[in-house]
Amino acid sequence: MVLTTQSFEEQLTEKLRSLRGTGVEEASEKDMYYAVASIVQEQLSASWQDTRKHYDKREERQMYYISMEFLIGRLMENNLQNCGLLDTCTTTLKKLGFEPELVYGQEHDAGLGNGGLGRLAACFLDSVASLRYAGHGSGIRYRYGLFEQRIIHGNQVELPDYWLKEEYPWETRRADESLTIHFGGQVIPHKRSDGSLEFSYYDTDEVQAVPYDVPVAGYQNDVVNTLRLWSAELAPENTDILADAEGKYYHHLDHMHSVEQISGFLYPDDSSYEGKELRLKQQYFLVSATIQNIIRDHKTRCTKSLKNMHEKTVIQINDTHPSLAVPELMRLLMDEEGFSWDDAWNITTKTIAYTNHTTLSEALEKWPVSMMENLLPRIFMIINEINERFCLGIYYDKPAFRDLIPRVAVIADDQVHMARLAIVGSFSINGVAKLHTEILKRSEMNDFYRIFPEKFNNKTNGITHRRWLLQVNPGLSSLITDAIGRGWVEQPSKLSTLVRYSNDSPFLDKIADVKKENKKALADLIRKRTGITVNENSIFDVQIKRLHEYKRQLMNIFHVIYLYNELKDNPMMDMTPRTFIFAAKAAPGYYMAKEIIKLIHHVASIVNNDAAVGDRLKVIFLENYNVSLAEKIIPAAELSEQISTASKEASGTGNMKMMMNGALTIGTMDGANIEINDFVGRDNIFIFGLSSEQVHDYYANGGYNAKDMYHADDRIRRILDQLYGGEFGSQEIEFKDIFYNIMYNNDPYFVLKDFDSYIDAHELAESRYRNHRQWQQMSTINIAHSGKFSSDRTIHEYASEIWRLSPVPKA
Ligand code: 26W
Repeated sequence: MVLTTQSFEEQLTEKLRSLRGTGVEEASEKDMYYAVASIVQEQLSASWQDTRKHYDKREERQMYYISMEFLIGRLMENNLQNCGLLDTCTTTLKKLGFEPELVYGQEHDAGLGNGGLGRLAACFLDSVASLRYAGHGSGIRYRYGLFEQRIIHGNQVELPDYWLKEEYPWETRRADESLTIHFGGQVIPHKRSDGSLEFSYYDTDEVQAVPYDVPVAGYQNDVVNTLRLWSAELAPENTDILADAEGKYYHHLDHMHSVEQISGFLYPDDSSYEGKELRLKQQYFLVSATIQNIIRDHKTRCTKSLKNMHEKTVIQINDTHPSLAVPELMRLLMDEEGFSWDDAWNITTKTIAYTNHTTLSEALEKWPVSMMENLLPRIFMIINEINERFCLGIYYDKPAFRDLIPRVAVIADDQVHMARLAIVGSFSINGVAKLHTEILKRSEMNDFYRIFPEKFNNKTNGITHRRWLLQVNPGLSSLITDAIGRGWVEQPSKLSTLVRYSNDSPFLDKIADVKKENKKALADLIRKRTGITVNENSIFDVQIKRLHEYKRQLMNIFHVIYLYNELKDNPMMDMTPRTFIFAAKAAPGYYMAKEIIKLIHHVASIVNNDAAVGDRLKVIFLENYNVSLAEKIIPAAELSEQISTASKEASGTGNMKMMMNGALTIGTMDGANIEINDFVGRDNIFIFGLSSEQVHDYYANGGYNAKDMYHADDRIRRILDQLYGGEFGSQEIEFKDIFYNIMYNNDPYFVLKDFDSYIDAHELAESRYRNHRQWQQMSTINIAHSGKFSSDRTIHEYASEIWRLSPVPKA
């Protein structure tokens, strides 16, 4: 149903009255927000129901994307846009005297993810629905999302993110579809009359998984899929006894508390693994609820029998976090549905596919056998058997690989290796960029690649251009549409026709004007949040991502220090002014990352307050990086810092977002940077540093000595001496640990080794920037090739090569 501006306004008035008890004149922005959300949710509801019915009627094959993280950010503008109401709503709000941005800004970000992996899941859901695929997300409804970051005297302080403080208008609780999850207890085997074994469970702790559904609307296509988020609650039967004697009462309150903890908070660790029992509980909770739900769905949508489950269902697991899906599906098929091991294994390994997102060894999940055994006794038995059968299978059927067994066993040195479980139990294993997949095949997972070469494939990541271009950068979007028509919105590959405009002066001028506007808006935000006025004609040089040593924010701030030193030595130096913009959260327990945040702040306070520098150099750290902040920074970015130690960044997705908004990349040959380079060509990107092979070679054979760099390069020595001497700290605050890590840990991320070529790349970038026309040309070429990095392309590949899904025809 299309709403006219007039009927939209009428509905708004009615919603304000009925929901908020207020009229337009007295309404606050919050009132307006809820009124608009309610209209949108109603619009979506009808299509939501129709979509479900349509899938049921066609017995459609469904994809379920299981992920511990969905970093969705705000949904208001996204949902308005996808139901074709964004312009109507924006116009109406303005007419009624409201600032639309402030109204939409009332929504608290749903920060149910750490970074790349969680945001990727959110982009994927958008593309799946927009391309008319029958696919859904399944995750956890954490009561607290990723912590809020405050910076106090340069130190990161974490505050809880209670995002559900006010009603979340997009979710619907479906208590009637709750499921029971069992933890702990005893497993007792019984012999059936045919001699086979049956297992029953005793004394388990029961937890209710209550689903909350969030609609996932496709772009103006009437498809509404579902993101189902599970909340842990005490089963209602178990809460009745609360009324007992006082002692028991408190006991039960404690119990309730510990049950609710399961969906209490998101673990704030990115790329590092800790064997915490509560996290294992979360993983099993998510997996068991999802698989039970899938089985129930199958029975209502298709047949009572699960024999053909793998024809009607495919499950994609987002990293190893949900890899208990393998034993859980086995358990349900055998213990609840009566399948034999072989039949259950056949179905399971034809249903589950696994995506790997990192090769960092510190991120590999391994659970202690004792923990798994106590918490999930039946699941552990099944993993044991999977392991035994897998190892025996190699021993007898693939004797050539016998010597690999100790390295591929799912259970080894008293630990369950989750990546190995995921590989053995799934039919597809994919990396997230070409280089990443090659590294998996050639080194990290080479043993498995030799055993199962056919399972491995690449799916280079992508981002939804509907949010990351159309929605966040309306100026650039209409400029593109004016030039090449609207086709790119449905088919982002059409952006490539923009290449024709890379010599069109009026177009290039407009590209420059749009960037200028966006920079102005960001400068305003910076002024509001930090009190610092930046030079709007400076180069906006942006590094926004989780803080991690391999991402080398340290190298970036070293470069700032280098420029500062140059300016101090030569105050008349001719340089293009620069504004360095950082935003990053550090994992709360990651000491070195927090030191780097502190260093950035201390360098900033010196550089920003040095009158001799003026507005030629500014360092801005924007606190509490999240999706909404990214949406404001990215359209204004000119230089995109993608400077990881080669081989360490699986793909990166911020690189794609900034490219799509016309920023040029300064980066290493790592992750998807390599593919960006392939498309735009060497002349339209600033590449520097060691290759992944060189990095690999140094790790394997040595030959790099950080101290040599210190002695050989005056610029480097000066910076390190300044650090050691406390020049960027005060008496108490020094950065000696950063110094030691580089000098005595031999600079594990090759910051010094790549520094010289990094400076060169920056100098080249600066000289290109001075030639405005050339810069705008390069920028246009980047935008033109960014269509390849739309998650629509990625999802088409997943759908045809892994999921075997076709777009569902309209009803
Ligand atoms: C168990 C602790 C833990 C938590 C998160 C281990 C590993 C992770 C993730 C795999 C980290 C992550 O987000 N990886 C990023 O995934 C993105 C999407 O594929 C890639 O673009 C990034 O390069 C990769 O770092």
